[in-house]
Amino acid sequence: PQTIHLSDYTPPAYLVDKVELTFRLDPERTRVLSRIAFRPNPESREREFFLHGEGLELISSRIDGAEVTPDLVEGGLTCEVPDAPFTWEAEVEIAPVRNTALEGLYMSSGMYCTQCEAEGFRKITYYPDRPDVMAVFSVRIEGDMPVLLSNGNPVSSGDGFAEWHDPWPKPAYLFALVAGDLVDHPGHFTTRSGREVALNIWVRPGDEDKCAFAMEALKKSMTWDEDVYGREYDLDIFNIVAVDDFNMGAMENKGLNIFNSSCVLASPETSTDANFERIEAIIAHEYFHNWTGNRITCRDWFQLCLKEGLTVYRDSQFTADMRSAPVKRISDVIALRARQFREDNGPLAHPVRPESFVEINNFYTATVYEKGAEVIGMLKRLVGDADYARALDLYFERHDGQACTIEDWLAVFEEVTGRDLSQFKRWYSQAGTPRLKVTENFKDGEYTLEFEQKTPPTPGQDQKLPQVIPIAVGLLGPNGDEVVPTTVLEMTEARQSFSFSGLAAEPVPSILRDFSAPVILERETDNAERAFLLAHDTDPFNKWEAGRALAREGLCEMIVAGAPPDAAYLDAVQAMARDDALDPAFRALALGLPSQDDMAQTLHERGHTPDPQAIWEALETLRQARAQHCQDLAARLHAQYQVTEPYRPDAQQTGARALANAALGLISRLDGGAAAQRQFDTATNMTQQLYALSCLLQAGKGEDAVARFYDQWRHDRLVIDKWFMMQVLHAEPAEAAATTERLTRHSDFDMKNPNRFRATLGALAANPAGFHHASGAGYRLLADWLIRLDPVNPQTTARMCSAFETWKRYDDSRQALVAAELDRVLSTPALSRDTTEMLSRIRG
Ligand code: BAL
Ligand code: ZN
Repeated sequence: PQTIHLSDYTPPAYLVDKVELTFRLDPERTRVLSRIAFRPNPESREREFFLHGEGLELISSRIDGAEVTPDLVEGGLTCEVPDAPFTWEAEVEIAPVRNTALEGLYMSSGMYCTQCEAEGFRKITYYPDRPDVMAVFSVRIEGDMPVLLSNGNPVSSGDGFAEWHDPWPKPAYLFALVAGDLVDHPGHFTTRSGREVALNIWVRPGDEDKCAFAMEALKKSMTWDEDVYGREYDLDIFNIVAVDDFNMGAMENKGLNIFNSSCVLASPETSTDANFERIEAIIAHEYFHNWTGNRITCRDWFQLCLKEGLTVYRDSQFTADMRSAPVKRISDVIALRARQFREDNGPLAHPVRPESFVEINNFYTATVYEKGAEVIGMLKRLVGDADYARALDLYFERHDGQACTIEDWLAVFEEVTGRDLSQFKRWYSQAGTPRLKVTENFKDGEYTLEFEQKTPPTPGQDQKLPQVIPIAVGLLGPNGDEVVPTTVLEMTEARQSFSFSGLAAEPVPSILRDFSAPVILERETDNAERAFLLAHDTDPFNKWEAGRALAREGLCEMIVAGAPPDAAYLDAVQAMARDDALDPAFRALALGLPSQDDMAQTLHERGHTPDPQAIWEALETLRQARAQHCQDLAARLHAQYQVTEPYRPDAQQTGARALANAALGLISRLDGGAAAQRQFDTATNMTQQLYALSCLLQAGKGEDAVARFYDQWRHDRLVIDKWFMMQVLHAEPAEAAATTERLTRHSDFDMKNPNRFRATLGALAANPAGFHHASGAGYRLLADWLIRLDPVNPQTTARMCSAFETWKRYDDSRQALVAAELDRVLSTPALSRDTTEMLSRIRG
C-alpha cells in the first residue's frame, strides 16, 4: 500500500463550483447521477483531471454534454478535459445493501445512510474527494421511503422524492443522505439574530421516547456556542439521525448529523448517567463542528487535529460549564492517560499532526483528538482568556469558507498576541509524552523549582527538542494554607529553574495544577506529602491526583515487594470519602483506583515487567482491604446518597448516584452481594441496575441477574450491548476468553454491528488480566475475530488492533504468543489496507 506524506501536498488541479446529485435508491442497484461544474485551479499548474472512485460501476459519463470514455485507473478515473470551465456528468451504480464496511452509502436496519469522512464519498460517485475542494451541493433523492434527507435546506418534496440545497460550500466528506421509515422528535431554536431553526431528531419507530434529552442538549449547545464563541447556526433546519450500524460515535455532516444510536438515544431506564453525559457531549461536539470543521475545514487529512482537537476542546469547555469543571477535568485526564499516553508510549505513537499515513481512518486517534485538545488548552493558558477569544474571533473572520492548516491556526494567535509560536508548534510535530522531572531547593526564604524535560524516542523520531510547557504551580505552607496562589510558569528550555522568594518556611508544592500540560511529572516525594496534598490542596485536580498517587504507590509496593495494602492510603481515602463538604462526584472519582492498564504502564516505566495476573490480584486485595477499612462509612454513604427525587441526569444527581454506587462496590466485597442484589431487584434506573449487576458479577453471584437482565432487555439492542460487555469485563482472568467465545456464539451476537462487536471483543481487550492471560487464549480469540471481521468491516477491525499495542511491555512468553498472532493475522490473504497498516506498525 502507498504511503501518503504531508510534504507531498499540492493544491487541487480543478476546483468545483457546483454539484448536483440525483439518487435513485435501490438496495442492490442505486443509481447516482452527478453533474459537477469544474474549473481549472489558477493556483495549480497540474492539469491532469483525476476523480476518486472506489467500487463504482460507471454507466456513462459526459463533458459539456458530449459522451466521453474516461480511463479507469487505480482508485478512480482520468479523462481529457477542456482547458476552461466545464461540466462533468456521470451515472454510476452502487449496491448499498452489500456495503458492510459502513463507508459511503449503506443500509442499516432497512434505512439508507451515508458515512463519507474521511474518504467515503468516492464510494458514492466519482469526485475529487479531498477536503480542500469545497462546493455548493444540490441533491435530489428518489425512493419509496417516507423520509428522505440530505444536507442544507429542503427545497421541495413529493411522492417518492425530495430535493435539498446546501448553500454553504463544503468538502465531499460532509455530504450526507438518509432515507428510511423514520419518526421525528421535533424541536425549535431561535438564533440570537432571529433565525428560526427547525430541529429534528429522526429515529426508528419505537425509539421516539428516547430523544428528549438529546434535543435539550442540542439547544443548550446552540445557546452556548452563541454565548461563548459568538457562533450562530446558519441554516433553517438541523437534522440528527440515529443509526444502529455506525463505525464511529457520530458525524458532523452539514445540517444532517448522523449518530450512532448509542450516542443519541437516552432514557433513565435504559441509559446510565455516564451515557447521558456522553450523549450531551457528543451532541455538542457534532454541533460545534458546524463552525470548527464545516465552515472552516481542513486543507488535507494531516490537519485533522485542526478541527478535532479544537472541537474536543470546545466540547470539554461546554461540559465543564454545564456540569462540574473539576470533575470534567479529572475524567478527561483519566481518559487521556488511559488512551493517549498509552498510544504515545507504544508503537502507534504519532504526532498530533501526523506526517504520513497509509489509511487516514487509522488516525482518528486519541492523539489527534485528545492530545490535540490538550494542546489548545495549553495555548489558551499561555496567552490568557482574552487573547484566546480575540484569536478565535480572528480565526473565524479570516478563514470562514476555507480549508486550513495548523499554520493558519497558529498565525492568528501570533498576530493577536505578538508571540512567536514556532517552538510551541513542536506540540504538533513531536510525538511522545514529555517526562517532566522536578527537584526543589529552599534557602533563606527562597524556594526554587528546577525542571528538566525529556521526551523519549518514538517511531521515526529519535531526537526530541524542548517544548513549551505551561506549568501551573501553587505553594502551600506547613499548616496547609496556600502561600502562593496558582502561577503559570512557562518552561521553554530543556532544563529551567523558577524561584519564589519571601517565604517564611519551606512550602509544599502543588505542581501541574489542573493538569496544565499533557506530561508525566516525576518528583521524589513521600506518602506523608501526598496525604497532605490530598487533605489541603485547593486545586481539585491535584487533590485528586494526590490520592491517585497514594493508591498507585501502594499498589506498586504490593506488586513488586509483596507489601500489604498501604495504611496511609486507606486512612486518607476514608477521610476524603467521609468529608460531606466535598462534591459527591469528586469523592466517587477519588474512590476510583488506577486501572490494571495504568499499573502495567507505571511498572513498565519503572523498569519492571508487568505481570497482569499479579496486578489484578493486587487490585482485588486492595479493594477488599478498603472495603474492610471503610465498612461503616460505606453503609452510611450508600444510604445517605440515595436519590429520592424523580430521575434527572444532571451533575448533582449523577454525583450522588456515583457515590452511592461506589459505596455499594465496597459493601459488595463483604456481604456476598446481598446489597447489590437488593439494588438490582429494586433499581428504577439503568445507573443503579447496571452497577448492581457489575457488583454481583464481581462477587461471583451474577448468574441469576445476568439471566434476568437479558429477559428484561432482550428487545433493546443498546441495553443488550451492555449485557455482553459486563459479562466479559468482569470475567475472571482465566475465564475471560472462554466467556467471550461463548458470547460470540449467542444468537444476539452480530459481528456486522460495530457496537455489538466492540461490546464483546472490545470488552475482552478492556479486561487486561483476561486478555493477557498466560495461556494466550485471549490473544488467539481476538486474532481469530480480526481475521473474520476484516473482509466485512476493515475500519472497525483496524481500530480493534490497538488492543495489542502494549505487547512489548510484557514477558518473553507473552510477547512470543502475541507475535505469532500478529503474524497470523498479517499473513491472511487480502487483508485490508487498514488492518495491514495497524498491525505492521504494532509488530514493528
Ligand atoms: N469527524 C468524525 C466524527 C467526529 O469527530 O465528530
Ligand atoms: Zn469531531
